[in-house]
Amino acid sequence: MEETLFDRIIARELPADIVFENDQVVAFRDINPQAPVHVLVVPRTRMQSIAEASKHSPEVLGAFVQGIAETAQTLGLEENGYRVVFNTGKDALQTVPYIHAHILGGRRLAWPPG
Ligand code: DGP
Repeated sequence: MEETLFDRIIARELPADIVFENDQVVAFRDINPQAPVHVLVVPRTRMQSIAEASKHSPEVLGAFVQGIAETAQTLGLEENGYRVVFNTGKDALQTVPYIHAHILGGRRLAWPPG
């Protein structure tokens, strides 16, 4: 897999507004926010998309999910709620081939998404 933008953010080779990190994940604000709070959470273990999740251990995947929840808590989103989105592949308009969870919150979100 070729190096992506998010590999470079994790390696601190590119700047990003990091809001949470631990041994397993890094979370940073999206450069093109679609809600008052829009953060991307990436696991330090590289995978292209959620379609590859079955190749990874429950420990890695569980830590990723915990990292998403801890990021949302850090951002103060627990009380009013938030949405977690994984764009996967071309029909979903995934543009960066490194798995990332979008956390969207800070306003009432519409459903269904477009
Ligand atoms: P997706 O369409 O799911 O692949 O979303 C990729 C997101 O990444 C998109 O919402 C914009 C964001 N993004 C793209 N380039 C950068 C960047 O250089 N820095 C940050 N913080 N976000 C970026």
